Amino acid sequence: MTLKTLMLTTVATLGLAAAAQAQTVGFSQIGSESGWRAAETTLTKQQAQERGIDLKFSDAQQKQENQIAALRTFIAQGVDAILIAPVVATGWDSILEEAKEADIPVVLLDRQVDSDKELYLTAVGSDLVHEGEVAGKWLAEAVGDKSCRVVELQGTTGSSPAIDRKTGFEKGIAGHANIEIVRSQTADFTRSIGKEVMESFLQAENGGADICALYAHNDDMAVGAIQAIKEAGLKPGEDILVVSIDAVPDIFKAMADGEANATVELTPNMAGPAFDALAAYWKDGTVPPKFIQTDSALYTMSDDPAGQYQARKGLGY
Ligand code: GZL
Repeated sequence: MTLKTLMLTTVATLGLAAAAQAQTVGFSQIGSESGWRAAETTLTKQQAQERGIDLKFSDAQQKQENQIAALRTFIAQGVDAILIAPVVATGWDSILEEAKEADIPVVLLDRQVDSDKELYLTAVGSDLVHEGEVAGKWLAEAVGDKSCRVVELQGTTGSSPAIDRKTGFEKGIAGHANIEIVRSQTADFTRSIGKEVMESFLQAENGGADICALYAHNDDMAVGAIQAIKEAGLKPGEDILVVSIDAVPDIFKAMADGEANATVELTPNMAGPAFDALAAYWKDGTVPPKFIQTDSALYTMSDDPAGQYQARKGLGY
């Protein structure tokens, strides 16, 4: 065998070996209901590419049945792991048991499920109750002893963020009898429904004159509501305080314009810690903790919102 043939054979063998190492991961994403969700998708694809992971992406269009079907397909394809952002918290036991029987590790991203923790490898996400509590405590601080009637835009019904962020906010305002949630309704984490529901709140609350603050479970619903408040002739951020969660670029733009007051950050990079945990698990069976928690920092109008907007726009949102 000539040297050239030997070298070509070696390169080909190493190439095949490298390809054999490339892991295949199925990712069942909820959809694209918010700017934050779009960023999570972008960053997950980037992280997979950087790590040489073959990512099979499925957009469930907000439907649990589509996520379950996607997971069944991934299992049939024999992927090396599954990522899923579960649209709601219940109804996953059976499909997770199928993945476990196929010995395919499942990692939850950004939302939790009510299933037995032994049915998934780990969950990467924030402390959703804490996020709501941070928002509630900020409002309590902002209004002092002033009477404050609050309207609340909830996330997707039955999702862990909608359940836990409501619980957390109520913890945050507990002990402040001057603050009362007077209306609360889901707007499904979207801008358009956030605007619609806020319009109904304004109409029901004396044109908005009786509303002191809006608490939205995500920034996108807050941005939609801000539009409704302005169209009602009121000043968001002044006549009606606005506090929400995610820290997407557009909420900082609203803050810079004086139209929003506070947001609690949620990193869209859940895939980084997820792929790190999977790499260790694939390498030598290292079992990660059941919950890998991401941070929840509070940002207000005094935290250079214009600078935050510039720093974040284009990061996949
Ligand atoms: C929270 C995440 C939520 C975001 C929304 O962990 O699931 O879903 O806050 C997104 O923007 O729709």
